[in-house]
Amino acid sequence: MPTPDPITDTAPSAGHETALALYKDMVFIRRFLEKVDGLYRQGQIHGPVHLGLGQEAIAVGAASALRPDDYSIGTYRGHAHALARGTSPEAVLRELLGRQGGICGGKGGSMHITSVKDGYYGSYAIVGAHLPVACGLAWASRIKRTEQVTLCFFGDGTVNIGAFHEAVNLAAIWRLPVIFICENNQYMEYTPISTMIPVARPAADRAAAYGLQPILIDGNDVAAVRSCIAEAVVRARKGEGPSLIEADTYRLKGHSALDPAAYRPADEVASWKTKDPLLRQQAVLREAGVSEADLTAFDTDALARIEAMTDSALAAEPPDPGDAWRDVWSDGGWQWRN
Ligand SMILES: Cc1ncc(C[n+]2csc(CCOP(=O)(O)OP(=O)(O)O)c2C)c(N)n1
Ligand SMILES: [Mg+2]
Repeated sequence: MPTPDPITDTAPSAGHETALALYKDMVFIRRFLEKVDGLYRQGQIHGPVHLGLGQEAIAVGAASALRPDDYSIGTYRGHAHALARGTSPEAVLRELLGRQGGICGGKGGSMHITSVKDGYYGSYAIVGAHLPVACGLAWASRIKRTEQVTLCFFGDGTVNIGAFHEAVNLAAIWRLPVIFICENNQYMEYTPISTMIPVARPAADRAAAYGLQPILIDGNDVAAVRSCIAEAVVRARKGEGPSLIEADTYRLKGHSALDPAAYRPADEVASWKTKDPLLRQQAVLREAGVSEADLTAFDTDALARIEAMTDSALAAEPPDPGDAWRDVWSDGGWQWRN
C-alpha cells in the first residue's frame, strides 16, 4: 500500500490529493481489519487478535509524516501501523493465517507483525516493553547522525507501566529523536482508563513531569494527526528532543476479537461512532468535491483486493516444519561465558 508523500511543510490543512490518499489508506485498513475479524470468527486465525478498528487515523496520519527510512514501533494492536508504513498486506494476511509468505514466515502471528525493510520495528505483546526499544532506535540514529526519527505507539493503559516512565525520562534527558504517541482508546483491556489513573489525561498530564509540553490531539482526525506528528518530526530532526502526544480515539470493537465488549455503555459507543475517522474524512472529501461514486469505488476496490489476497493466502501452505529452526537466535551458549 503506497503511503502518501512525507510532509514538507507543517500547514494544518492537507491538500486535496493528500486528503484523498489518507482516506484511501484508512478505507483499505478498515476493510482489511474487518476481513481479519471475519476470518477469526471462521476459525481460520489461531491465537489472540487485537484489532485497531476505529483507530486508523492515528496509524495513517502519523506514517504519512515520516521519511521512508524513519522507524516506527508498536503494540500487539499493530496491523494498521505496519500497513501504513507500506508493509505488504498480502504478507500480513498470510502471517495472520499462519502461511508461507507471511511477513514473519507465518511463524509469528498477529501480535508480532514486524517489517524492518519498511521501517516497522515490530509489534510487542508485553505492555510497555517497546518504549525503551524505541529509545534505542532513536539513540542509534543520533549516534549515526542520520536524522532518522522513531515513532512509538502505545495505549493509555501503558502509562501505568514503569517502562513508560523510564523511557520518556531517558528520551527527555538525552533529547532523543523519538515521538511517543499514546493512543487513548479509553480502555485498557476491559477497564475504563478513567478508573485506573488519578489524572484526567493519561499521557498529556504526565508530560510536565519530564519537562515536555502536553500535547493532546483528536486522534480521529487524520489531518490533525498528520500535522501534529509533522511538527514533532521537525523538532526531533533538529535535535530538539522527544515529544509525548496523546491522541484521543475509541476502539470500535472489543479488546481482542474474542471480546464482545458488553461492558461499554451503549450511549458511549453510539457517541464515538459518530466520530468515526472514516466518516470524518468522507465529510472533508465531499466538501472538496469528491463524488459519492468515487467514495464508493475506493471501498469496492479495497474489498476486491482483500478478497483476492485472502483466496491466495488460504490456498498457501503452512510453514515447513523445518523452518521452526530458522531465524532462532543463538548466542553460542557456554562458549563465550567463563
Ligand atoms: C506487562 C504486561 N502486563 C499486562 C499485560 C496484559 N495486557 C495485555 S493488553 C493490556 C491492556 C493494555 O491497554 P492499553 O495500553 O490501553 O492498550 P490497548 O489494548 O487499549 O491498545 C494488558 C493489561 C501484558 N500484556 N503485559
Ligand atoms: Mg487502551
